Amino acid sequence: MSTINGGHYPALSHRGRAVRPDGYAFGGTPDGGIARLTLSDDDRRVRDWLTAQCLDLGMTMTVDEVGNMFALRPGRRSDVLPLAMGSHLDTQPTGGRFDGVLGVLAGLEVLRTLDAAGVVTEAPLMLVNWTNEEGARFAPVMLGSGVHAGLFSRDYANSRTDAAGESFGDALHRIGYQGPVPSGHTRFGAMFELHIEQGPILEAEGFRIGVVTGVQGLRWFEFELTGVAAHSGSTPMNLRHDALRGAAQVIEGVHRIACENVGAVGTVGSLDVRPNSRNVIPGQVRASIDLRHPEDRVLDEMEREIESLVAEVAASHALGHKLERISRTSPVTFDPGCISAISAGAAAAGFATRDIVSGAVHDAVHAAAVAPTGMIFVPSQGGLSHNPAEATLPEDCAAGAQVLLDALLAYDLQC
Ligand code: HGY
Ligand code: MN
Ligand code: MN
Repeated sequence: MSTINGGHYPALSHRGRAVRPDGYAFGGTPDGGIARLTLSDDDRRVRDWLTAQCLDLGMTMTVDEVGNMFALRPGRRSDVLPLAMGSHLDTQPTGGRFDGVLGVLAGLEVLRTLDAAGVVTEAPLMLVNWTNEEGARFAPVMLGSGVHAGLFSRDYANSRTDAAGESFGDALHRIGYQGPVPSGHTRFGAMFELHIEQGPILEAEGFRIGVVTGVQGLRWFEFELTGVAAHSGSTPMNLRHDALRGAAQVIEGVHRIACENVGAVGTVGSLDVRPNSRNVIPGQVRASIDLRHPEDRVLDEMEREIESLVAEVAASHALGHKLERISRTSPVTFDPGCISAISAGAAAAGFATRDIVSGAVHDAVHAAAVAPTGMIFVPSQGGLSHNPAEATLPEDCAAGAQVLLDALLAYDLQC
């Protein structure tokens, strides 16, 4: 059985120039994190780097119409669909060096290891980089894999705009990754995604490997409250229509609704105050709402409570209001065949495992709609993620890559 780089965390190199394993050269920040927003110049550079790595391995690279990248390694058989590994290379604006990156780089290390060992699998192998998993620059989250799975149209994706007003389509074209292949045309027979847990469970319980049985449901909303921008010094308190005061009550209400529904989480993560001037009463606020829970019926109930909350707050402050749901993914249960291949892979590599449901969403959610899919988790130190201090031990990264390799080989035997 091939081992990942002698069991040590793979120090990836590109034609002799060592590149830090996290692609740190592309958007690395002084605090040790990464700021590599989707479709930025740093995203283009890391995509170019990944393409060079894959071509160096004799693979072919296909890019689809929303920039999803699919590198292909031939297998003995050409009559079966490829077995895929993958994740995402875009990050949060103040992201960490492991979220998404680990899954792509570990896949690359698996391919290098097989290449070095001269192992040819029955099925072809595929390495995937999904566009805009984070949804940080262009909402919604998991946009590229969502187009691939038919959840969103290409035109919807291209129409999404960032805070500066640039469209997804223009940014994709500008970095040169608006590929010729229609989304969804590049198919795979199974997908395995290695990812950091982004939560505290594996570390707290002392497990190096998590077998992800599923992912909780997610709903994203945008709400807008419109009052009257007015002078902060000369407008009496009883004559104000302060949009930010209303938003403050919605923010507190989202927290309360999440706490009242056991197992739920709720967050207002972005807030746009206009005109955002010290001596003007805020006339308008736009903000996000992120709700998650393992059951759709609870999310339905929470969505009703959010609708009432926004309407009641607006009425009490005499504000205009809008509430729009911009994304909805139902809870997902992963494929039993992939789960057992991952468990077999972990056993082959000698790691105890713990079943776990993912709190974060992943491109595997959309991959699961089109092919048998499974995920492998490794611990996040302190359970921290979406933060420059995000960290996973090198030996845990190597363990995850080893299980990814062994799971793939176990699944390949079934071909
Ligand atoms: O939002 C999420 O769960 C993912 O990290 N983008
Ligand atoms: Mn991720
Ligand atoms: Mn993330």
